[in-house]
Amino acid sequence: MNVHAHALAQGYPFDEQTSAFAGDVIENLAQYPKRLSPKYFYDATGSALFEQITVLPEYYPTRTELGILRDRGREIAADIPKPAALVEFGAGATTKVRLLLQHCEFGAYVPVDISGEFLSAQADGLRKDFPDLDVHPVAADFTTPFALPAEIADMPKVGFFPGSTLGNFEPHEASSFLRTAREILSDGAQMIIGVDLEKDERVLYDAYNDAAGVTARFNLNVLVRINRELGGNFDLSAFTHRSIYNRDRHRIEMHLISRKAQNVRILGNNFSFRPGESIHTENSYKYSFERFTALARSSGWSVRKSWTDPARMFSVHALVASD
Ligand code: AVI
Repeated sequence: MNVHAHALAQGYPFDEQTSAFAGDVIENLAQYPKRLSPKYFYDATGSALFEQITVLPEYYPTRTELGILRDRGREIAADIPKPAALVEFGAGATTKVRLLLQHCEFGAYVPVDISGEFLSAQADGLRKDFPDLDVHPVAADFTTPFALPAEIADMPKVGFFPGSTLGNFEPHEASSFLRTAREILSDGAQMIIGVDLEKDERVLYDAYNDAAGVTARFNLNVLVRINRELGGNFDLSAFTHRSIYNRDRHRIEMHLISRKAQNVRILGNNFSFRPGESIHTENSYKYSFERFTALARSSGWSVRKSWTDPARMFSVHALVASD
């Protein structure tokens, strides 16, 4: 029986998104090593926990990137043609985009996100504070090609991808995202992108193993979500959060470790765990300037200028589409 039929038989009538979630979970937990995609962290609870992570003392990326945008915003804006259309890939809190909008006169702002509801709330807030700005939200998966609104057809385009979300993509996915963005934004485009940098391993370790345990709750929440949305029976107390830095692959890895031998049932499927066995839930790649420049270059962009904070923790780059 497929997952959808099984869900119906158990009284879980799935919509399209939940069916896709179920299919991914069942396929990925059947593999060895077991894994889950980080895109499933972000239900309402996961998104709220992520907002809490961004203000933790150990989690430096958000405040460091905000500092760069605040301190260097004028310089970042200087080489942007006016009026351009600013296209944000993935729409989170508006704090970062507001810093760009304050420093640079954009003709239009196009936030792109899969969640249409979230987008319209965000758009309303910005329209109020920037009454001269045309806001055209697009509800789409920004990792695959989508059409830009006709209203910005004649304006130069500037992409915006802050937060080092690029780091959560595998290197081949990061390259394909940059290529897709280049195609969508078209010739002559620019892109402002935030990228987390390689650094002291202790700093990285602490950022993903915070003392207050918020990252642990964020990681474990994906199991809560499977229990709630797919009728799984994960015992949360039988899994431990662990983040490690994989030096060879330049990435933080997040895992959920089984504390004992156990079986978990999800939609009629049985998954057995050995003591100490991991579910690999996220990678967060850290780049050097050289490796990021090479990635951009091989993906249709060249780095025009880069900015960093005094401690060289985080970087913001202005890319231009190469011919
Ligand atoms: C969203 N992303 C850039 C975060 C990161 O740092 O990789 C997600 C995160 N995972 C644990 N803490 C934060």
